[in-house]
Amino acid sequence: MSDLYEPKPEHKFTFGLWTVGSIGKDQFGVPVREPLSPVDLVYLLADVGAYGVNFHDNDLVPFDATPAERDKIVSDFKKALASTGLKVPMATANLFNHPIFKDGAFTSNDPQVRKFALQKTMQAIDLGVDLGAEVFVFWGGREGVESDATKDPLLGLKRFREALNFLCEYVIDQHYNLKFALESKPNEPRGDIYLPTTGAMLGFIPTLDHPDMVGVNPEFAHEMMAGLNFLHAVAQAWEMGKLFHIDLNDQNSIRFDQDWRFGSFSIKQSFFLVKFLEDVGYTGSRHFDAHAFRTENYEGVKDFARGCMRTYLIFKEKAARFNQDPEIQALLKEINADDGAMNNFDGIYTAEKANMLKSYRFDVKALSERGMMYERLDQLTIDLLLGVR
Ligand code: GCO
Ligand code: MN
Ligand code: MN
Repeated sequence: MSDLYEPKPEHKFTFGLWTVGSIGKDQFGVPVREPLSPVDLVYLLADVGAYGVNFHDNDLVPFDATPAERDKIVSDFKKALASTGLKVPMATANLFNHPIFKDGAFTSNDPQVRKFALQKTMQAIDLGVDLGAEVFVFWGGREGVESDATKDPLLGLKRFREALNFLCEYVIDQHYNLKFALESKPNEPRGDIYLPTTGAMLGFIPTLDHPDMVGVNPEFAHEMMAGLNFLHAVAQAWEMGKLFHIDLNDQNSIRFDQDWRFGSFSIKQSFFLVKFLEDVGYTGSRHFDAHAFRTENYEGVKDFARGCMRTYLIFKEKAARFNQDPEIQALLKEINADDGAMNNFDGIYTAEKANMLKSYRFDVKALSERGMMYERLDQLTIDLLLGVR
């Protein structure tokens, strides 16, 4: 039984260098953990059983590293990957930390900053592809404003679009096998960030020159910060063929970005998310974009990382049980029962169907009085999740 909860490569569990490598700094406090090198972090992730490691350019190569330093760091990192077997499925660029990005990167009001961001991103793409990445994430943490007096939102969208169009052409020109995944967040660190939800990103993608190369990287906590249902955002992305990556973590409702261990707070929502990913056959990375509590040392960081994967696998097993549970399935069948009486109205529109439907007499009273049994179904779900079923 317990083996069911052991992470294996086929589960595609990945972590960012910045996640297990977080030193526990926050707005009010200094770091609580000594930094570990990227190589140490690869070994830590291998130790807990992860499949892969993702990074921002500067998690691996410091912003001001010389070319020689860069080469040494990359070569040491590659050795660690080779000896542990860890993969690099995703890479990204840090376009938010350095003061040059204080007004954003692609949407900065300064044309030089915008071009610097493109230069830095092309270099980050080269680095990611060199290490095997096939997905490149764009999280525009500073692409926004504190005050709309400072930036025209139409210009913000236009600049962001132009940058992505340029970078798609760059990828095509280099013959890279790389897709882009856009990650939204409503706020933090900016007062408001452009394209604040996954739905907004999905609406923006068709306006690009190469929409086929661009999908989304929805993050659990970010949709929660906007008070939204994460599963619904993921389902829409999936239906559109745009779920290129996913950031799993947790969050207590509408607050700052808490980045908690996956499944540690929102048990029911996380369960239905895992059930969805497993039911539809999502094959991408299950990436944990989360941080250990600031109270932890590196043993605690390992507990955190193991916990993310373990909880995912517990939910996966519970999802299989949900799908096989006779009482739950019978209820679902009954709830969705269809006696075929409406079949004549199905399918494409015809004037005849419309006329027939307009004159059909529904038993409104009976339909209104029908109990849906959702309380029973939901309680069965709770029983299952709480382990008494
Ligand atoms: C955040 C974001 C980031 C991004 C990361 C990769 O709120 O800090 O979620 O962790 O996911 O920068 O693009
Ligand atoms: Mn986040
Ligand atoms: Mn994220």
